[in-house]
Amino acid sequence: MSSNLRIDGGRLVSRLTALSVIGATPEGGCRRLALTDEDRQGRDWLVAEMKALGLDVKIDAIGNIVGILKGREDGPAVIMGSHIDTVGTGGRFDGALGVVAGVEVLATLRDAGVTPKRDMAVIAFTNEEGARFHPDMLGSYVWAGGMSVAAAHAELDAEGAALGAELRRIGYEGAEEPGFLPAHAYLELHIEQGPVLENEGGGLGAVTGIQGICWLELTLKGRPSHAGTTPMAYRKDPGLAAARINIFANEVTRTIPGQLANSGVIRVQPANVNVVPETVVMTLDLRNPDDALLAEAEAAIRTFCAELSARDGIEIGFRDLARFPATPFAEELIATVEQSAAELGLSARRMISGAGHDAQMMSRLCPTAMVFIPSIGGLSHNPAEFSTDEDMAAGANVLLSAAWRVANA
Ligand code: HGY
Ligand code: MN
Ligand code: MN
Repeated sequence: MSSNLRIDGGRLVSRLTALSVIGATPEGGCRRLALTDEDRQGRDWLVAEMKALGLDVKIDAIGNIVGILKGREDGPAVIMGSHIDTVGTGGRFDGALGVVAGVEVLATLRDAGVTPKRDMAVIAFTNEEGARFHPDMLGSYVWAGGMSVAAAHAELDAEGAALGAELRRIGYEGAEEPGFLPAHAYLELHIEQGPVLENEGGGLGAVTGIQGICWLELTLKGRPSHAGTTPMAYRKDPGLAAARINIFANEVTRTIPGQLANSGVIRVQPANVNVVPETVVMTLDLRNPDDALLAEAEAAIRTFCAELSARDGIEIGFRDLARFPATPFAEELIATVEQSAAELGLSARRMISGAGHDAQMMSRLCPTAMVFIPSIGGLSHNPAEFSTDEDMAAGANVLLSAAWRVANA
């Protein structure tokens, strides 16, 4: 490719803006939980954009949306991608940027009338966030062969709705087999979602890998009783137990290097002001760049729970919601990202990703790397999530340059 090809920054921003209108929240963010009507609207919009570009659009059995630009030669494709589903308090950029930037890259090549040697594609993966169905990165996990379509379709959301039924309800249970498009390489542009780049004077991130993730669901069973007549020593209070577990998990982050812990869901039943709870369902999101330390943290929490259960008479059950090891990216592709940034006069520093991404799954199939742009205020999973038009265009140009280079190597 003549190295002076650049994406159309205005078109990139207008597509991101058009997508962010779908599921827009009053706070200025987006709420497109996987397989909801808002997600369907976003999917319909994306399919229309891809078709208008003349891409070959295919949907697979888990709802992944694939737009393909045919190359001169048959064979594995260079794939770009991310997701358009969001968390409940989502912003406009998380996931959406990587998908619209992939579309923009292919639009730029089409406008320039250039055809890559290899097929190039952009994929919007289903349920990357894991906010409604578990695990997260589910669409790319199935694509990479980590989970069967049947098992994924059987996943239930908190209201008991099955993923497969929801996929059919919104009309996105496609005919293609997940993973039908062999991958030569995978590149993902994403917002950093943390404060590192911004605090280091901006610039881009050449992502070296993703930390390990362990999501647990704990079900604590006590004994419902009257909050006014039951002496404290007679109570079997799962609400108190859940609080203690949350505090212990936080203490573990102070003793184990790099350890993170979050309890994002705490559902109390019967949730009456004057009833000592019967049941509490809580989640723990545990992460660490080092798998051995992550396992140590999880073991410490499980031991704490066993001791608490025996002492206080609270039954505690565990269920895995997600468990993915720390994932290093391909050195040669990281170097390609750095080379592309340098040729564009952009700085790119190496860094690990704190967030999970579809790239964590695609790295099981092919050489994989990511490009980060700064998140203003380090905020994400928050309506105030923000990145500048300039950084978005810079990131998309690095994506264009790196993807084109790999597609023609
Ligand atoms: O949870 C994550 O790291 C990602 O946002 N799914
Ligand atoms: Mn994301
Ligand atoms: Mn996210």
